[in-house]
Amino acid sequence: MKTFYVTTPIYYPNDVPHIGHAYTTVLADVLARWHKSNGYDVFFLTGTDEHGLKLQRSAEKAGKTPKEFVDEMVPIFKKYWGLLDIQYDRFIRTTDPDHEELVGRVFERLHEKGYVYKGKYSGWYCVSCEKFYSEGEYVEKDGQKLCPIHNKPLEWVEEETYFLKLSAMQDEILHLIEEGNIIKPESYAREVANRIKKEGLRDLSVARPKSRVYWGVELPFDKDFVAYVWIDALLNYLTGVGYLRDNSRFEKYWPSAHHIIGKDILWFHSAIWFSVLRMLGVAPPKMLVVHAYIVNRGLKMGKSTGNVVMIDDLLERYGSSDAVRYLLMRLLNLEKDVEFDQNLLDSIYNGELADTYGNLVRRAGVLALRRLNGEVVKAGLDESLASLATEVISKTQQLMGDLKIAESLSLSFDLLREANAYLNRTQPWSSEDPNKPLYNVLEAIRISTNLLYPVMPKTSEIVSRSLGFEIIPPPNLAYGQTQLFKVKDAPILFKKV
Ligand code: ME8
Repeated sequence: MKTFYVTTPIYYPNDVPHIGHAYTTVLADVLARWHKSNGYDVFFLTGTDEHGLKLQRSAEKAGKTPKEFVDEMVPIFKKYWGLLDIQYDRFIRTTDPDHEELVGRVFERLHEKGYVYKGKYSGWYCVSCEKFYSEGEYVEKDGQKLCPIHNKPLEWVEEETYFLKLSAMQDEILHLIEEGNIIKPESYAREVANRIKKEGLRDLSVARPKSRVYWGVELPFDKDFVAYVWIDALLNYLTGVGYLRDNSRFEKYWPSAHHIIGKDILWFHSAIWFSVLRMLGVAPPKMLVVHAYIVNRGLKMGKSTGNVVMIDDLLERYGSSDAVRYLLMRLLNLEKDVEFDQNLLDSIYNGELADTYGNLVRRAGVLALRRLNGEVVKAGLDESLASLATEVISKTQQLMGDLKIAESLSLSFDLLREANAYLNRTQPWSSEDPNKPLYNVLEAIRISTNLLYPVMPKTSEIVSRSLGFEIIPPPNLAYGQTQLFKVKDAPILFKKV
């Protein structure tokens, strides 16, 4: 059986997730569901990144131990993913015992292989990013050095550390990034390659002295240090599929690994992560899918910028997880930042979900019940709907395979709009023989509903139950294959805002 291993970043549980986190997580869930319905054996991993100075400080501020603090935050993440119908297979926490053990073992290996060496480090650190910034990267303002992302003062750090010999990997990793066809869209691969060419791949400080950061995984070869939170975090992708623990599981899933991330963490997930994997003798992931930001008033949506839209806000406004999932995927753009615009979302919601999809389902249901007692049998196919549907099915397969989710959604809606126009033309409410037009409208609804399933699973279930058809795998989907619709109900799917 073909496998599909998909991951989201593991988020920092220092705060509750917002719609930026939902953007990535819904995308991963849609890909997981799509592959599942296409017959893949899917493993979907998400979770939380719980160690490091940022968490340590958030906990201190809240008057809690880091463990108490993260233990309280994790259920909140799970609650939101539940509310958005995210069907993950494991929620990994970097404090999980199997993960902490793996981090220790990996550091041991890297140390034994000579990739980790002791040294002294000094530099400007951003606690919110959990990373050092070098000259040229930070912003200088009023004599202060600020993080270019968080706009907060950087902290001067001077301490003993362990370095990871990334410099030894430079040529191989550059080649991999340029030729490996791993990073999608390709513009991001070029960005990383250019940075490596410009700056080189420098050795990375991968440990913090316990005297400063106590909240982390102890290095097995030096108990005075903890692992740098980013290396700890990246390794979750290996823990999740049983690396060094369950070889057959690891070999089954790892070759199909798809990491879904925002562009903020591209460097870590490419230059650094590919290097670590290479040092361990593990193949790179199959694909790194990078998306751009949701911005609000021109700035990346984020807690520290103070411009976040909460998941609750959207759930309340649009009334269902499916509507929120749809809107996020409808906006999805891997290459360009998208501005959060409530008016635009309202008009997409009203125009597409309520007026086009919801209204068609409602009208078709009512007509089938009133005019045909809910039994619509196979009758002559409308040629133009049939050919459009056939095209929509095959193009959707192709687009989903190319990660063009927003484009594929618009195809299903082309079919729904055509079916609406056809319904208005054929007027089954007054025609002598309402069966043929209703059959074709229901068939078009069925095809679209099937194709929309990964994005709107609950709606698909409601529609399929109400109109009396089954959700089937997309490869088996064909216009005209229904013999009988047993319509039971004419649901109102989306109430206008
Ligand atoms: O970086 N637009 O965690 P994090 C789009 N723990 N996506 C957004 C977004 C926005 N405005 N805001 C957040 C970390 N995201 C590390 C990851 S992985 C080994 C460790 C999404 O909580 C996007 O996926 O800061 C981004 O990459 C991620 O949240 C950052 O989450």
